[in-house]
Amino acid sequence: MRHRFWETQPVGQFKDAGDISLSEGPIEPPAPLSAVKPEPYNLPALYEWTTCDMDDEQTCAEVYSLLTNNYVEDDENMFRFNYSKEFLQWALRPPGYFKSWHIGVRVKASKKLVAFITGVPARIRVRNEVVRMAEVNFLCVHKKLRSKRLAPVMIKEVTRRVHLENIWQAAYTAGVVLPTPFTTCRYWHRSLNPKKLIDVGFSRLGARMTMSRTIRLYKLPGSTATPGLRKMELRDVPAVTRLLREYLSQYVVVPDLDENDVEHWLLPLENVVESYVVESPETHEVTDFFSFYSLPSSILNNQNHSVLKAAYSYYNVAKKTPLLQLMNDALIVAKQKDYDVFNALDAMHNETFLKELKFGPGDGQLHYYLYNYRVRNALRPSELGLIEY
Ligand code: NHW
Ligand code: MG
Repeated sequence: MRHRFWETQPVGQFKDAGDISLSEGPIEPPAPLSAVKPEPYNLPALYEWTTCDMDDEQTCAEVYSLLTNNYVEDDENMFRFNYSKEFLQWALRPPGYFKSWHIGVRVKASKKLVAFITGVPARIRVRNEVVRMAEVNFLCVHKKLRSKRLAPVMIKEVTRRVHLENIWQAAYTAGVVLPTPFTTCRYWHRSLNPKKLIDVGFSRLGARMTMSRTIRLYKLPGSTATPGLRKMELRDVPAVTRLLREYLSQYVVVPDLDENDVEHWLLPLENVVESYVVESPETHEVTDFFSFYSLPSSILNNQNHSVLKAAYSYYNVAKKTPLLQLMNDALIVAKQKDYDVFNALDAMHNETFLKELKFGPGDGQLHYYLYNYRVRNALRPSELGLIEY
């Protein structure tokens, strides 16, 4: 398949797969800042660029509504991601974020917001190298403006603004295959509310299963099993950072997180991110933690239900508590908070609990990409320690 745009970009090209003469690392060297184009790329005449101030309630509401109506759907168009405004503000304002990387396109005449793309800064470690990157996400073009080659202009514009901050690499994920994924993960789903999931067409009743047997199969204990399990608090940030850094050190591609990052990404935020630590009842040491983020989907075309509440496994570290027990407690907490389904990728050591805890494989794949950085051999999902949303 030809990729008229991607063939022109510094990314791994399909034709180079398996070429052992190409070394790992940047594909192009950084340019002097004076060589970065100072003015924005041209848009078709009816449209104009806008920088979206996510602190501003009205702008945030416009972004929310663009994404709620036009962002990612499943293959059968039954569900569409419904990131909340609070989630978007959390995702787009991490430590050191640049407002200029929150890019919109408006119709000049009406000022209606019709397209969006974002970057946030991150330090990503690839094997032994820690690289400053942009994490690019929320690329969205209004349904009525699709297939007009607007996406390549948006990608070039975010690239230009990232270059202006002297950053030359990026990380992103997508459900579509582009040149060239450095790893591909699969989503697994654990039913928490099987009746609703079946009613809305998210899952099907298994062969020779009745609804009541299915409900019994997925039933969870009313309370968690691990002594000392509690919600993460601000005072846990140093211990969680230490646990997480040590745990992630075994993987090939991971975020390089300091205490500021952990405070932002993991401290509980109602309906956005939930984190629980295990504090040893004897030593009061934090020995383990789990976390998940909240990403509901709109249910399209169903009489009885309009929102699917989904929890997504984020970062989990089981140092003392068995991972299986820790993750079963995560399921119990999610069920108590009324989530319908708990999703997890087969990244990190997740394979070791997925089947056992009754997750089933989904049909969704998530491909991981780096911009201007070649990874020599594609990774197995179990070598990946980077979770995006
Ligand atoms: S993935 C979610 C992407 N969004 C959606 O799926 C929402 C629903 N779809 C849409 O809004 C997470 C449109 O279909 C979009 C494409 C806007 C997706 N990534 O305008 P045209 C992210 O946000 C290529 C990258 O005609 P369209 C990650 C496509 O292959 N490229 O299409 C974002 C083709 O190029 P090719 C994608 O349907 C990462 C060209 O776009 C893509 O009207 C971005 C067609 O453009 C995707 N998901 O709009 C890259 N989908 O070469 C960041 C399509 O094949 C790179 N395309 O001809 C790093 C930048 C920073 C570097 C800093 C150093
Ligand atoms: Mg287009």
